[in-house]
This record gives sequence, C-alpha cells and structure tokens, in this order.
Amino acid sequence: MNINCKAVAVIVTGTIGVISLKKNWVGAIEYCKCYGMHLAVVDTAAKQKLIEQAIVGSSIYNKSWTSVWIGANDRAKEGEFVWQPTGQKVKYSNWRIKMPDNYLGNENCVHIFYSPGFRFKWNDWPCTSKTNVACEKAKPC
Ligand SMILES: [Ca+2]
Ligand SMILES: [Ca+2]
Repeated sequence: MNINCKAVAVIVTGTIGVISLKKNWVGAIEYCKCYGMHLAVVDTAAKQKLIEQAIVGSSIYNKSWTSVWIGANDRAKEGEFVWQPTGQKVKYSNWRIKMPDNYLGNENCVHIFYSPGFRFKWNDWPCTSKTNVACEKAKPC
C-alpha cells in the first residue's frame, strides 16, 4: 500500500495522536506508522482519560458522534481481545453495555465512540468500517 503521510492531519496530545482521516482498521495501523506511532493501547483508566482529552481537544470531536480506532481486536480468536501491536490480552476495558457482541459474526476490531448516550465507550465493529484513528507514540528502545 502506498501512503502519502503528508496528506494526513494528526493532532498530538502528549503521547496520543488523533488522525483526522477515516480509515479501516488495517489502514489505521499504517497511518499510525507514518508518525512513528502504533494504534493506541488503552490498557489503563489513565490512558483512557488521556485519549478522551486528546479527542476533545482535536478537530474530529463532534458531540453527536465521534469515533476512533484503537488497538484492541479479536481477529485471531473470537472473543479473545488482544492489543495490536503487543499481542497482550485486553484486561482494562471500557465496553459499552452489551458489548462486545460480535454483531452478525463480523466484529473483530474495537473503536471508542462518543455519542450523547455513551461517552467514550468501546464497541466491537467490522474491521472494514472507516473511522478516525487514535495512535500512540511508540516507547523509545
Ligand atoms: Ca469478534
Ligand atoms: Ca459491537
């Protein structure tokens, strides 16, 4: 895949980057790489808070609907959510009530969404859906 990184607006708050283009989940990984980042690994409540702040402070924030991909997925094994890129199991979570539901047997990637009823909750979604992206700066070696 050929990516023109310069075409993307990225808003960085601390270690979190929010990409203003809408990408599918695999495309989201590639765009994070453009900036030396990976998909956000939301493994603590503090990180969740940081992402919420980054979204609210960015141009993508819309009070009726805002959504970003994060690294959680169960693509390898249904119902076993792990973090891309570390492969570590998802322990901390902030699922919307009744989620994950693997709707129509086709939801293996996770996004955080904001709507009037659900403030920054997680939902499993088809990986082919296109939405904004939350990236995180890779830790220095
Ligand atoms: Ca699933
Ligand atoms: Ca779902």
